[in-house]
Amino acid sequence: MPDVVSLGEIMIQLNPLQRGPLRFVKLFEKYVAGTEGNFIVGMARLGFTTGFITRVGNDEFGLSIVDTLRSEGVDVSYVKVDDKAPTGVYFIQRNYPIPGKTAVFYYRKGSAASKLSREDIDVDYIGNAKLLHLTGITPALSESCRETVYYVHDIARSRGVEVSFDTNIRVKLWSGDEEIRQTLTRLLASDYVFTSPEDLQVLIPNLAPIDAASKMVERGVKIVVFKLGGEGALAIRRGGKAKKEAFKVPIEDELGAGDAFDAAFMASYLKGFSLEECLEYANAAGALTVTMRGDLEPLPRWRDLEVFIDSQRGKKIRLR
Ligand code: KDG
Repeated sequence: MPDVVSLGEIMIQLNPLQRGPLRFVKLFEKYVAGTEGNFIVGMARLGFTTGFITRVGNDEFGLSIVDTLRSEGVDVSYVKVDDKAPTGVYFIQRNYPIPGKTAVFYYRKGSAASKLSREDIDVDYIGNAKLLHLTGITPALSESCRETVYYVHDIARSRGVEVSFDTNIRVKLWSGDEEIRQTLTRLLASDYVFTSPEDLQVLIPNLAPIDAASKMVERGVKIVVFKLGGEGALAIRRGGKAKKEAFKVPIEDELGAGDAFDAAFMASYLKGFSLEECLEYANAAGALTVTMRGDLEPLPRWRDLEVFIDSQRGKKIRLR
């Protein structure tokens, strides 16, 4: 059984070759992507045994998702192929109307993954893992997805499986802040929480994000990690914190960077690295991801992370 397990929706991403408004775009590249799937492939590339739980449509896109996971060595025993619902799709728009930022347009309502339910869960598959990774995206997809996320969270907590949770608020998936708070607050009771000051402000509006994080740590969260985009990242745990500056790289497509960050952080942490080292590797993985289109393709192996960090520190590296 895999050590690291996650659950959620993996979609087909249509990523334009041009920057700017989609109405003028002629050519798109096709990628496989989705937040929890990005994380799990990130962990697989960093040497962990991984498994993913989802549903895909019985269509060409669904096949492409299963093939991709399999080719990365992710266990797909719990990926179900659904004859009645299609694989979800989303389009991205790069660099417009905010330069350097990526906008998303979803076509995922009623998708196969949105039909995920408790019946798709094998209690022992979760219970025998070392880490379960969840995000705030899947609970937004449908009532049954929400229940399923709560269910696996409860299984992990009761079986002593550590849980990492990324708040990952995508406002397009919610009706408003109240719904986000009502749904996601209970998932903050996890071992590792990845978030941003903006997300935490939505979830805990009566406290400054840094105070909210300290409270979470007092209440049992082992580490709260703030992802600060171009400013790097800050990790807070009982009795200490660490901050690391971001690496400066040219931005092609920022999507997927947060998931690459989470995977490199957790992989480093599970390998016993210091908080500073975890942040350094995580920042490096995030930076590498924004330099390319596609969410999975840029996910690094350890060697890539080492070379990237060395080069950023000014070390001369011969690539040929
Ligand atoms: O983190 C990147 C994801 O947001 C992107 O791949 C799409 O999973 C996605 C989503 O639901 O927005």
